[in-house]
Amino acid sequence: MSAPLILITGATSGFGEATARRFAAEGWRVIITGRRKERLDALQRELEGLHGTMDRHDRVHCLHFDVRDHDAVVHALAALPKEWQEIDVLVNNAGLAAGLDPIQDGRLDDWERMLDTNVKGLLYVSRAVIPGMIARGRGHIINIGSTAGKEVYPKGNVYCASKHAVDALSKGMRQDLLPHGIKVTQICPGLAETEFSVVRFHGDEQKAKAPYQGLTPLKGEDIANLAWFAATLPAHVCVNDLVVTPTAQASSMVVHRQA
Ligand code: NDP
Ligand code: 8X3
Repeated sequence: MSAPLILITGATSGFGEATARRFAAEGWRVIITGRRKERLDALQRELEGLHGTMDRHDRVHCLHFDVRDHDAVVHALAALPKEWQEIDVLVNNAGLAAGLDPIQDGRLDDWERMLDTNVKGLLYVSRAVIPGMIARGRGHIINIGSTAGKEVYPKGNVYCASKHAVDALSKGMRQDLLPHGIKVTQICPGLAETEFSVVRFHGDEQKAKAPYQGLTPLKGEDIANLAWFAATLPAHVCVNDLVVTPTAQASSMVVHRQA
């Protein structure tokens, strides 16, 4: 029997990259996806090296697409070689925040990027993967939500709306996929230092540092550990929802910072 197979969207950075490393280190086969092909190629080389030379080319598969492009998503998944089609775990992780502005100043392009990626992209990938899981009568979908999907904070407006949608979709998926033996888990992180903040502030490194000042934020490995925990529980156990923050954070607005 071959090793279990996980597909992770947004594996070129942050949570997705750490999750790929974690599962590959545990002997799983991983499909890594994202837009930055050179990063996917480098990660593939690194992960293939983990287990020596035996079967190294059967360990990691790269799919290079933008989750907002429905045709690209459908084509990439339909074109998977047969041995890469039976996906056991799908991690819907690709996503972003763009901007932190009051609603009246929001940029249309930021809103569209967030809604198209965080909501529609998650739906496109899920819609392409779920039929195979149903046919096999098993599978696990892990959606990366956010504390921003549990509460709304000032200027978070559209990002929070997109993550509230992920919260609703996680519940809806769990209900609809229940008869098919498919687990659905949502992981909702708080402040985590990845490339997230640099993307949110359109590349402004100084502004991007501010949310993490005076506290120890979560890091990619913390979320990878939770995904590993959720994915390796017995068949009859499904973690529905994991909300996880740095110890110094009680909610989006209640954060204890050292001077
Ligand atoms: P990063 O910016 O480090 O990683 C984001 C990943 O998403 C990258 O691999 C990026 O790949 C991918 N991605 C973004 N847009 C697209 C797209 N259109 N098509 C395909 N892939 C895309 O951020 P994080 O690791 O922090 O974020 C991962 C998820 O976690 C997101 O959904 C985010 O909202 C969520 N989150 C983050 C928190 C944080 O504080 N960091 C807290 C709570 C949730 P590429 O650019 O190569 O396409
Ligand atoms: C990311 C966490 O607080 O920046 O989802 O919205 S926050």
